[in-house]
Amino acid sequence: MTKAGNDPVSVSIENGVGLIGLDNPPVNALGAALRKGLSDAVAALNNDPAVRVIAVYGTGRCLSAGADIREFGKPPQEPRLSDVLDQIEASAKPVIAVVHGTTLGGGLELALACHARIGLPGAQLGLPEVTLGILPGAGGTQRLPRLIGLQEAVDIISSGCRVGTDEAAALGILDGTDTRSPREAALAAATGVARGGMPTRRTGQIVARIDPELIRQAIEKLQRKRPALAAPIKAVEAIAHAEKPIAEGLKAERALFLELMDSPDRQGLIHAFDAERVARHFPETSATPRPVGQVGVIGGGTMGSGIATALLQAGIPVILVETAAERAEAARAAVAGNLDNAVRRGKVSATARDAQLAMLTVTADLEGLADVDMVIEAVYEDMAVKTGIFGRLDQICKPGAVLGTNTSYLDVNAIAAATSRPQDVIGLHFFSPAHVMRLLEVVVADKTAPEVVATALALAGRMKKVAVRSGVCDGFIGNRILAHYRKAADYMLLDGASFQQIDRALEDFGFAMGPFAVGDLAGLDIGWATRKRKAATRPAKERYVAVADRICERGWFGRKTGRGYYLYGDDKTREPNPEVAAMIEAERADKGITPRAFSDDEIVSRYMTAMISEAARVVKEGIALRPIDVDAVFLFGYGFPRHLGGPLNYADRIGAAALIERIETYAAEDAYYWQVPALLRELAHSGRSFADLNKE
Ligand code: TC6
Repeated sequence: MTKAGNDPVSVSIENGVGLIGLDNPPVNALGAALRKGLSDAVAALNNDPAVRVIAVYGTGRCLSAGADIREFGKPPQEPRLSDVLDQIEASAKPVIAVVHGTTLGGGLELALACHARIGLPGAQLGLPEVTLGILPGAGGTQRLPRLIGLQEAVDIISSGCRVGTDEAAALGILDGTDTRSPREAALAAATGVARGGMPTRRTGQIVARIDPELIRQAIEKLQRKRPALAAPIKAVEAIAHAEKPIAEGLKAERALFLELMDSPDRQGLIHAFDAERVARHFPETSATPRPVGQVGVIGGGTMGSGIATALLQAGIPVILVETAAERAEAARAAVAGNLDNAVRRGKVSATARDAQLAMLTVTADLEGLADVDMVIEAVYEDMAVKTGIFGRLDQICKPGAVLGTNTSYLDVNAIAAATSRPQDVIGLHFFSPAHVMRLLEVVVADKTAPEVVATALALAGRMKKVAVRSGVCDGFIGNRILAHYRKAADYMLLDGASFQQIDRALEDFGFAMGPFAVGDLAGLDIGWATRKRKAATRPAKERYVAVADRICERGWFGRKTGRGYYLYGDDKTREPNPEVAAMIEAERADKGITPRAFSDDEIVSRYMTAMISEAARVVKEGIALRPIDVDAVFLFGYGFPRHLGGPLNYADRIGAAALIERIETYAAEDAYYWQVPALLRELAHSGRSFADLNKE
């Protein structure tokens, strides 16, 4: 075997087979050195008379997870991946690929350019480029439809979805499967080819049939999406060229790929991708996490049963504590229902579900948590109730157990102070439904020990959550910012915009749902309880909009009661609730407000400026470590449009100076609410951006 030091490619020859092992940990990303090594290896093995067939596999966990994302945004380096793949397809000696682990993007395009593909169990194949604002530009749009047909290629490429080994084999992406190690499978397949037992072909020579009507319909469907992003549309346009000779098709693909390179969507999507990975770099990362075997969850409501579900799905045994035996059984039923849904959606097998449910114990006795390694309390948001529980946990739990609270607003320092071990107490703020939403705010209190933070981070990793570190403040990163910008929506409502217009304008901007529809979905009673809690401390200068209180006083809490801002039918359609319009008019009359018209642009501008303002304060106060942490919170917990990359990434597009100008304009009507955050002034003054702060 030849491989020097950090060489990302190893080459060996065995029984006439030239074996190329991609060796660029952790995921064999196709960086410049690997591309060059691969190209050189293919050339050398072609020239070696001892070699009859070549096979490529990955050392480590996968064939390749695709292009090296660290090269994104930098000047391209030779050799280009597409040139290396064209060289492989043109190779005089057949090249076989072994597909294993997560083989994505350029990694799958490499396999498609080979002359046959063998899959290993558990492989995940996909072309996720459109989710990064680009298209599979190394032949993916030309070779996949040739291999598997037009409709299937359009579906896979325009969605960026992944398919497993069996599906890939059924579709025709894979020519066979093997259960041996990647290297053994490579050797076996190549030997099979050398003996004439396994056919090979050049993908580029297969003729694809393109149905223009199917292409037209696919593009129309993508254009109807809100937001309608350019990348999936251009990817389908590229596929339409797949009936041409491969060289022409690749040229067309390249031209469309280049059109996407400078798009703001691409920048935002790559920032969103980075946010997920950067956020988990906490200062406490170097501390040693405590081992977590079994976790106790207190409270079996929506939140508690969701958290228990998420833990079980991560293979972690759970003891769930409720206040009475029948409530504990109801919680078990809720968890079972969540796990059943996952089976229904094809996420897990019924056998796996049964094994997960078998790891759940429910009890009405808090003493049952004596031996757990971690507790996550998820009871009603009431400080007295929570401190009472933590006082008891202090008595019950073994030394070293991590004591987590899922509070979404309350002071974690105060909760920690109810115990004699504040170093073990931490906030673990999950988002509902906890087994679906990816965000986990890890709230680090004044006395939380670094290894407790590291334990939370490790748990988040096992649960595949996006962990973001937050300091202690009312609402932490997300809910604190939400509480601020949500008011901007209410002010616009009172000043003349309708809730339907506000929701629609923000949905057109890219949010999955507008703020009033979200309120209805979450339950209007939740915000009502918070407003009542804060009523006594509300500053006199703050404008207050009471429409939501009036709605709640009627017993209308949104979807769960069939009525809120909207009326909900059985089919989940929404119609504006006409009685809400009357409530708004009454409040306007009461306060002497003459309604005025708002454009959709103004609605978006005010809403986003308010969000960015509070986000800037959260960063300045050190509640969030970096601007990108705020972006991660909003992308993974609040349905922020991914192509905009998060509120502070979006803020850089507007620029600090322009944001200050907006705030000063709005301040003319409400100088208390619209105040320029100090950080925005600093950025405007120094000419820096939030992106610059991320690098510091
Ligand atoms: C493409 O190929 C386009 C081609 C067109 C050519 C013209 N590059 O996520 P994890 C790092 S588009 C460099 O924690 P997992 C990652 O940063 C690209 N590094 O692990 C992390 O490092 P850290 C298409 C990468 O098991 C470490 O690996 N490809 C890359 O939860 C572990 O990652 C994609 O979009 C990369 N491509 O998930 C794939 N990928 O520990 C993106 C990962 O220092 N990657 N790293 O922070 C993924 O989806 C996942 O990482 C995964 C592994 C499924 C491969």
